[in-house]
Amino acid sequence: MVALARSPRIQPKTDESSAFEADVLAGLHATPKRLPPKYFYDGLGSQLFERITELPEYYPTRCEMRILREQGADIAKLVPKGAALVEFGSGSSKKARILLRALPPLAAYVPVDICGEMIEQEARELRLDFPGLKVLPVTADITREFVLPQPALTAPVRAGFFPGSTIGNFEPHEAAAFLRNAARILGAGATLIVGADLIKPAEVLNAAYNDAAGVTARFNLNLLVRINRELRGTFKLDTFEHHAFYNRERNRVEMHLASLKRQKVKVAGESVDFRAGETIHTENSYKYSVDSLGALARGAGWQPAAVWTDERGYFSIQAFTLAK
Ligand code: AVJ
Repeated sequence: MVALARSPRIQPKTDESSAFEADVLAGLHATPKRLPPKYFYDGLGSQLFERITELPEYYPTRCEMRILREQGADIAKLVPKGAALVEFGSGSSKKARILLRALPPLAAYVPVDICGEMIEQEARELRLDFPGLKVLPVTADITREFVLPQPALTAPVRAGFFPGSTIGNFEPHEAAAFLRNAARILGAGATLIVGADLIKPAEVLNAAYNDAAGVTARFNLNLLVRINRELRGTFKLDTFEHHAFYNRERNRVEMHLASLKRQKVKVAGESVDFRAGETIHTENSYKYSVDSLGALARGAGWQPAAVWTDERGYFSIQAFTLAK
């Protein structure tokens, strides 16, 4: 063990890196091939995503920020004074900042994210900008169970915040499981505020995921860069192409990486064959109607309480409550 750990070629595996390896190998050996979208967000991937949110074609972030700014006071009415606010997949907490400005004094703000470094850094900045607010970051995978810090547990009530349409990256059954898990974590009397992208004309959706500047293509291909770096992958980037399209039957935008030729690629010592044109399905971004998300939430124990949308009806912020 000691000799192995000291060998420069053999990296000791953390839980996180071995989960990445296991998920990537399982996905590349599956038919059709797929990779979980949560692995887009390494350092460069997170930066590329930030750039996506500023693209002219990518409307969701601007729409959601605008709804938060314009309706923040109204949304805040659903969160009582002394509540703890738990954000699922908080990233840069940019949207929480808008909400926090509208909210009454809270017991704590608990940003939960898989990227520990990012939320610890953001927590330090938030403490400077919101003196008096207890910022208690939790590093966790929001699809798994996690424990809230004590001040959030002892607060009289908890509110969840899940912006960014991240719920759209789950399969509908996973979204339902997430909503049930959130209900369990937040408990009786809780409120959940969810940002969800709405069903809209295919042209608008296709443009949003095929930007002219090619940033979304780089974001998608970065997954292969990450596999090459972290799992000794041999993907040649110029032999794969970004594909994104709206699948009307299933109300989702699909992203794929298509192999331009027949080829063999190695990952973590294992060999993976590609046919010419074969794709790796890297993301689904489900689009909901107010009613379809409402039905999903009801099935998970939540009561629809309020909805806010932009004037074009592109994006929604939906609030749900749990009985006391
Ligand atoms: C992380 C859900 C906001 O599905 O729109 C952006 C990620 N993928 N462009 C989405 C993404 C391609 C995104 N969300």
